[in-house]
Amino acid sequence: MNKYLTKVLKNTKSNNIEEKEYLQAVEEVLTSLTPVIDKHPEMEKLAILERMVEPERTIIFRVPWVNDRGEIIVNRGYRVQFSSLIGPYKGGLRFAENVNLSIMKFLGFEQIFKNALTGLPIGGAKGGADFNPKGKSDMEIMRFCQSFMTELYRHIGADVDVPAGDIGVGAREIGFLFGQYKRIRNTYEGGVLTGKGLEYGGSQARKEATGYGLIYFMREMLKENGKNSLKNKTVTISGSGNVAIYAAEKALMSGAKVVAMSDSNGCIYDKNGIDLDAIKEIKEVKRGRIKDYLKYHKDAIYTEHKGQNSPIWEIKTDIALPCATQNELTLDSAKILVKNGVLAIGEGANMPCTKEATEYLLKHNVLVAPAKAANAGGVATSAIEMSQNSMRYYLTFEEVDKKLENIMVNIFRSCKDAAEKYGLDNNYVAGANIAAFIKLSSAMIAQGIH
Ligand code: NDP
Ligand code: 2IT
Repeated sequence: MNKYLTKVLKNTKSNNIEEKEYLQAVEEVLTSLTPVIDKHPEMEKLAILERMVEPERTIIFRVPWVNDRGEIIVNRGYRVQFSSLIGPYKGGLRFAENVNLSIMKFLGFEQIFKNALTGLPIGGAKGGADFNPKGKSDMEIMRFCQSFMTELYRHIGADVDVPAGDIGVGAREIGFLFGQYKRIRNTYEGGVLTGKGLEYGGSQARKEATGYGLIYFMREMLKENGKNSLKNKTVTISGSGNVAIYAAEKALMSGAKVVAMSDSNGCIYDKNGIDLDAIKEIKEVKRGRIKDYLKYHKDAIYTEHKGQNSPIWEIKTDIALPCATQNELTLDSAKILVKNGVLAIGEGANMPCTKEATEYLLKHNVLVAPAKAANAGGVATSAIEMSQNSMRYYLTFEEVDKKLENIMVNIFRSCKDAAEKYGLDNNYVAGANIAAFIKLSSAMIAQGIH
């Protein structure tokens, strides 16, 4: 790595000692920028990297709420407004027990690059709370969301910062958040949140967008590398939430056979192919556990998670799509996947492969579709939702889906062109980082020191 990059990485490490996920995300990006910085030594004088790794603003706040037993619970809320270089801050909200500042910052940092790749005018942010929605009643979720928004509202706005969903935040939560924002502001500002219900300003195909977009990207990547399409390929998908379900749906529509899915407790393997209607009923309607799949298909196999390595990656597959959470695919799992002849990995989740796993996969000629590029379809469609709200107009499902597909093809082209330009062959991980960085650094230079 060149001297400037080494210096910035060292300082970022010493300034953020405890933030291991954040440092992992920064290290991955900086490591891949060597050929760009070598070519542009003027970036050091302009402190481009120092400015890029420091969030513009970090907000941390108290979220008190009352549970169904009348007890007062206090959670911690976050919004990291990382970069407004190319548009209003934009990124999801995550409600999960393990949320902390490091996870918020890693997600916010990734979001800047991802949003730049979409080609749309959106900056980067992330937020959320260490609130575990599992087992909570609808009324508890509503009271939590109302309390969360009672602080967040003063920091957001359709031209300021536009949150959306992420883990633990779906249409139900966005509805409660939007209702509270509207009451406080006394204004119908549709574009302040995305992922809204279709009845009140949401976009067609936003629910499907991240998963569908991932598959559009995979199809393009496979085609480019002479691996044909997804037709007749075996696919395993971790998670069974928003991203996983719609990745599975589009994979099936593309002629693939999805044989395994999971949740945080375990994974199911169905050699006949996963019954996606059953998964949707269990997860979207009943908010149940993936183990319940056995009630629908007795001959499926359920394996509990034990330790760090998910059993889902031990299943022989052509394509593996980690769509659950960060660092869910370890070096040990990567070794098993390679041994079993995996062709390609598509990161539906944010940073699902550990650094060692990614390096191992690339070294063994496995195609890797990096999260920043491959899961950008969700936020891209959020930007399409924002523009519909501004126009006070709705596009049809087919119109949005077509735009999404074009965006994903263009993102793939950007990653490919950047990788090739810098002599990195089909390393799309580096290609994504470089393509986004070039756009962001140009915007930074154009806007002066700030
Ligand atoms: P959901 O809450 O809808 O689903 C999350 C899924 O992942 C669930 O099946 C959940 O299982 C599983 N999961 C969560 N945490 C863990 C864990 N620690 N270990 C194992 N499994 C886990 O979230 P999304 O589908 O929206 O998000 C999934 C990933 O995709 C995240 O990384 C998110 O940042 C990323 N992403 C989401 C986008 C979106 O538009 N929603 C856009 C781009 C990326 P369980 O129910 O048991 O917790
Ligand atoms: O990680 C992500 O890109 C998201 N959770 C979606 C963000 C958005 O604003 O739609």
